Amino acid sequence: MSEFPVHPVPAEFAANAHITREKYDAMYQRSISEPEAFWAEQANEFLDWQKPFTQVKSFDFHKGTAEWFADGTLNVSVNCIDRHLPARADQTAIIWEGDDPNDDKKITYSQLSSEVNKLANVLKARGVKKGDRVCIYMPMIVEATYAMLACTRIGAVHSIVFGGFSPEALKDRILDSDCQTLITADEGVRGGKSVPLKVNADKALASCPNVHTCLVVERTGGDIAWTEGRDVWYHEAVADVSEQCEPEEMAAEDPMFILYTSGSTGKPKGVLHTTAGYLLQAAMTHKYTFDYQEGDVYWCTADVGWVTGHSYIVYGPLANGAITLMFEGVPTYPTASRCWDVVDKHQVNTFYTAPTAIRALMGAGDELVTNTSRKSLKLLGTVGEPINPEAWEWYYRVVGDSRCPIVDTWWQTETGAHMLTPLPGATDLKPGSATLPFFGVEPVILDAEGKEVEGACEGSLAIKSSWPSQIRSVYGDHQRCVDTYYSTYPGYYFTGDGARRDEDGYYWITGRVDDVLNVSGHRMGTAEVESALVLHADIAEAAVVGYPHDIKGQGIYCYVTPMAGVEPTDELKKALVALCVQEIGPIAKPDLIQWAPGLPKTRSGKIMRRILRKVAANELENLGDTSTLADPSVVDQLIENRLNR
Ligand code: 6R9
Repeated sequence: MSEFPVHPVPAEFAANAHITREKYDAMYQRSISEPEAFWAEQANEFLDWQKPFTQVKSFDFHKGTAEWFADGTLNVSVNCIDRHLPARADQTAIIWEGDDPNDDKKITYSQLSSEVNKLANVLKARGVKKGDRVCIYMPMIVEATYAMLACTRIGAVHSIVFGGFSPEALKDRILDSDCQTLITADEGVRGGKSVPLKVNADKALASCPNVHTCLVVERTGGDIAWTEGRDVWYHEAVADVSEQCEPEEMAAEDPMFILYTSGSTGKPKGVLHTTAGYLLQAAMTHKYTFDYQEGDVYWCTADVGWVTGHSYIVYGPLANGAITLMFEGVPTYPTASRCWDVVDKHQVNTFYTAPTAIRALMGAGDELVTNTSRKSLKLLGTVGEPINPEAWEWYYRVVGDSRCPIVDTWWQTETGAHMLTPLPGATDLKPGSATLPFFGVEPVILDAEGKEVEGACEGSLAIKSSWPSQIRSVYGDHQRCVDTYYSTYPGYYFTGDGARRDEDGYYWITGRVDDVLNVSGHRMGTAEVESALVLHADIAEAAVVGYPHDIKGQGIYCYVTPMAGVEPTDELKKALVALCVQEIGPIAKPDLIQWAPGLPKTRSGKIMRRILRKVAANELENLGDTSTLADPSVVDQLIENRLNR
């Protein structure tokens, strides 16, 4: 670490920051020693309640249950819109930047209010009630935000499916949570190309008989098919409905949204979040992690299809009455200076993105950055995967002109909001470290026996007690929630990540310790890719591992065993790639496929992925113990085939 020095908090930053070092220490201390009082204060400061709560928290990590502010009531859309109207009706809520650099618009809080209320009325008129699930499959357009907030207004539970997912993946998610309404667009636009959302939706809906309504936003005017009765144009539906819709009074623990995410086994799980705790921690972290100040223009480049888009494009910023920038396009279109052009155009103060984007832009050369001003920037952030210190230093020096602190935020779909993160006015930065816990978060490092280790150490990262925005369940399968998160280390929430803690108490995430890949910051279960590969009639077996990839962080490496007598050809490889894209989506495209006449298995038939990972990473000297393999000669064959792949 010595080659990457510590970056102390800039004095000018600390002078105006919400949270200084002293304040962090005192508040963190109190959040742990008097959690009830601490969280009660925060919940009253950050949220407007319809009926105040008297209970703060209760949880049982053996049963995987948690409740926060359980007897209070509130409405998310009121907190994100209505309460801001007296002071901010004409203030911009959303700056939308289109894929085309000439395309942008600003939506004020008052416009947001009328659009959300109208859509809420449309949903109601189509029979959507409190507790019903609504699937959102949208490009990055403002209507996606309206759709989310309209659901919260009437108490419907949204389930957003990333627009890059395939019809097959969309269908699985719609069916799993029995969504009966879908909101989509005719087409999306990304990097100058159109994305056939309605075509995909039609394919998915062919197997979803319960979907009675498909609301379609006209984004491009492209040619699409139409199912009378089910399909409804968004612009026609909202044309003559009231701009007022009474908000549904929600209990703090009423479900708010479901978001599917990959685990080490089986199909993706529907992570369930509830109302008050989620909104509180999203708002609080947005304010403190990004040191959000009145009037700041804040830009998170995520897609609303991921949790980062939920918490840090929509709910956190809007709960705080902030100005949030929503970007339809990609960082490299029309050129790799797009992000910095947008920063200058909209005078962005905070820029929050993924390490994979930083590495890709770093590869495009410094000039594309240094040709732009970026004077408006005050703070930079990263999320989604570990950032290598080299990329961190480049981001700091070239993008931030060595002026802007970088917040490396560690969290998960399941945690709902930041868990380990610097607070820029309080925390000295170490490149590559997510630094210290947020208020109320109690991380621990466990050894192989599940015992807490003190001081500087490395092991599995777990969380010792409940936090407000934590996962409440896996939709429709609470046992799966318990099995996945609470059974590995009884009494703890297990993150699936490994971490190191240094002598200053700083955390360094070392990556997943389970069979989950992180490809360009997107989570994917190796099992999902394997299931797609073996759907091919010529394939007997497949094993998928991650391997180090310069830009994506991890690439997808597939070992595939063809059926006896099948010729392993390049055509077959192409068909397998296409199959993964079809079943999951372009993000699941294999980077490398290697033919494997046999896979390394233990005598009980378990694939030894450790060996497959080493071969993929070309760490051949150190394969570890292979004596428990049923047939150790398989390994030599794998190494030989690696050279010919
Ligand atoms: C927010 C989000 C969660 C997994 C997580 C970890 C990795 C996220 C990170 C990070 C190192 C960071 N991860 N942030 N690793 N440093 N700052 O990404 O949610 O899609 O559920 O992924 O991503 O492995 O367990 P999600």
